[in-house]
Amino acid sequence: MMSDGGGTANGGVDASTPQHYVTRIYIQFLWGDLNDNAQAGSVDASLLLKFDAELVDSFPGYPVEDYPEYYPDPIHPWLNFPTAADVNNDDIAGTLDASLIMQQYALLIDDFPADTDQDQWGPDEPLPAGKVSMRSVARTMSVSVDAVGDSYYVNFKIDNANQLSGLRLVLIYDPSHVSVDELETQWLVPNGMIVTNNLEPGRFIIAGALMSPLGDGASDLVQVKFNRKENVGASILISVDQEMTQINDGQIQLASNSIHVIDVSSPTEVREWMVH
Ligand SMILES: [Ca+2]
Ligand SMILES: [Ca+2]
Ligand SMILES: [Ca+2]
Repeated sequence: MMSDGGGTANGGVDASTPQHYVTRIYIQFLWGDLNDNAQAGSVDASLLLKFDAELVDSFPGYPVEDYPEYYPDPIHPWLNFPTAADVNNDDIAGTLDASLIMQQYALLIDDFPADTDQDQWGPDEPLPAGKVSMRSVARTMSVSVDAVGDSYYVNFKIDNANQLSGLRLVLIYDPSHVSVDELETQWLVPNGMIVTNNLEPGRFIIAGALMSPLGDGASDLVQVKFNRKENVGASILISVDQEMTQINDGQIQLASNSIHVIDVSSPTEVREWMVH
């Protein structure tokens, strides 16, 4: 097990010299193994999605008490993560990494992009220039809402799903107005995995990862059904948290970080954002 090497690496240093730093000797880690069971697999992919959906704030193989430097922000611990989680080396522990771990587990790929010497172990040298960043084509994601009786169907669509393999969608709603009923992801379930978080009243997080990326063409992404509560008037607000909502861990970005309000009094209205 990895250990703190503090003090053991100072051979040759005069013992009287003050040491104003804490050192940890980083031994090798297995890329993508977040529960410390010596393999990267579906449990690790599931942990990543739970981490991305803010259901867990650390990984069993890297507990906070042993690795405080990985989680320096207790308010937003999911902004930081052990290097082993970032198997595509884009500085995010997210849905793309979960997708890659599932792909390797299913023997669709041999190695992770971050594992540049292809020995399954890290740390590795940074990827050569030009290998990490692949610019996404311009495309548009839209969200619409349809009212049917006392139910509201919020639909996420994208006009070009090419290379889409991970997403996190975050909806904000007034829990005194509506409740989340069900989620439909016909394209996602057979080909990947999904984690939802409705623990905090008024916020619904969906994190999903695909085994293989989607192809060219328009695609429905997710439909969330809300039910209106009894004795609630017309002023019902459901909105998208654009700062938290990401496609491919932000490689396909929403244009701004403002929160768009879905006005259910005019259900035909469609909100569109340019993404790039
Ligand atoms: Ca594991
Ligand atoms: Ca990553
Ligand atoms: Ca390696």
